[in-house]
Amino acid sequence: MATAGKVIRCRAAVAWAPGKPLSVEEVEVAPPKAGEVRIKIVATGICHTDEHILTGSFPNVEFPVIPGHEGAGIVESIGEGVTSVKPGDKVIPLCVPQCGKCSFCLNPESNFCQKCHISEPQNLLPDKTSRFSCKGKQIHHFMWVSTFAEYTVVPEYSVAKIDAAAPLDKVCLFGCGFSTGYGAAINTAKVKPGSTCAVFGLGGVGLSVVMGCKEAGASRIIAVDINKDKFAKAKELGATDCINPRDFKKPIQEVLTEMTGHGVDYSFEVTGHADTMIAALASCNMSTGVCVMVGVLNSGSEISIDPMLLLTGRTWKGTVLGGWKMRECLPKLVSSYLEKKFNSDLLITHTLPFARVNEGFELLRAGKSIRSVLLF
Ligand code: PAD
Ligand code: ZN
Ligand code: ZN
Repeated sequence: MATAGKVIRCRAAVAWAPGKPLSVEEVEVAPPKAGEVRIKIVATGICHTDEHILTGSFPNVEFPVIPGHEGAGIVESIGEGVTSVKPGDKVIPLCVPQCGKCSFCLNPESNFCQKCHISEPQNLLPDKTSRFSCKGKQIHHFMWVSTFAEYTVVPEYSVAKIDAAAPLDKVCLFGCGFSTGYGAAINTAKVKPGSTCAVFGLGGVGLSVVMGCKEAGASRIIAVDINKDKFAKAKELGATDCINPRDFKKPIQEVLTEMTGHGVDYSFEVTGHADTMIAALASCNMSTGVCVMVGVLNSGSEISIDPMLLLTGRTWKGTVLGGWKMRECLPKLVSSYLEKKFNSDLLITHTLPFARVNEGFELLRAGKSIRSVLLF
């Protein structure tokens, strides 16, 4: 490409300080160094985790920063030594890398690469420098992806090459929301056919959990949300019952236990609130129930539980990106999408030009969108 080796000036949404709206700016994006890939981002979704960044409640983030982690694009140029992708390839940048070398990458049961942001900050690229600047200031990367930029630079092991036929404005959701929810049911909980499930929170991630439970053959999927406007979509995607905790006087865990006899087989927390985390745990069967924590609690917050909840046999676990080893699994997930095994397009309620990024966040906060996709 004509731009290879040159600094590219393009648009990006910069979060200058916590609690401020994003500012669409012209930024400079330096060429990729050895082992890095520069990607032209075509589409990016807005995930609730980006909201945590804007409010400064996600661990290890440094400002100013270019957020965004649910994107898809085309390789513009590659640094020295890069072999797995070439200019023109369609790719999804990965907010959980797969370095292939650490003990978790080598363990078939883990997808939590030790180069993940939660163990090692990813505000700068691995050589501890940034490829972004704006108005003479260095801008930080976010989780090595920063998809709220028209061009971004990521390490080679944070990129998955996908089928050239994939529509980027749709499969961008695979960078986080869809893969997380769908995988939480299939990989993390390993939902069994004929089982009962409860999903707390019906945003883009929670509805993807509903899809995963359905795909796994669950016979009852109880969708729980305080916003009843989410129920129609939940039913369309496979929920058998929809309940609003605000419609009941008793705690929702008691309602779910009564509905199912002894509690559900699998419960999923996908709101990021302390009280629903405890409710989700208490909603699953006290002996064999599995509760999966997907939601991100504000950084620094804590919850306390009665250990009796676990003593009787419940399993309480978390998931990052739905347990997928992203570099090897994402291309297969995209192929399944192309084969119409599931329809993640139903999660996209709004498509907006990139300049309207703040409006996309307003829609999310107001509970009016599931996923807004921004197009460059
Ligand atoms: P979203 O804001 O689109 O959806 C959250 C939903 O929860 C909304 O429908 C709310 O109405 C609902 N809700 C809020 N409070 C309650 C309550 N008390 N009871 C029931 N429902 C409630 O968010 P999202 O789907 O983009 O993300 C959901 C969470 O998952 C969020 O915390 C995000 O940070 C986290 C996440 N985790 C991972 C991971 O890898 N673990 C990946 C992506 C997102
Ligand atoms: Zn996300
Ligand atoms: Zn690794």
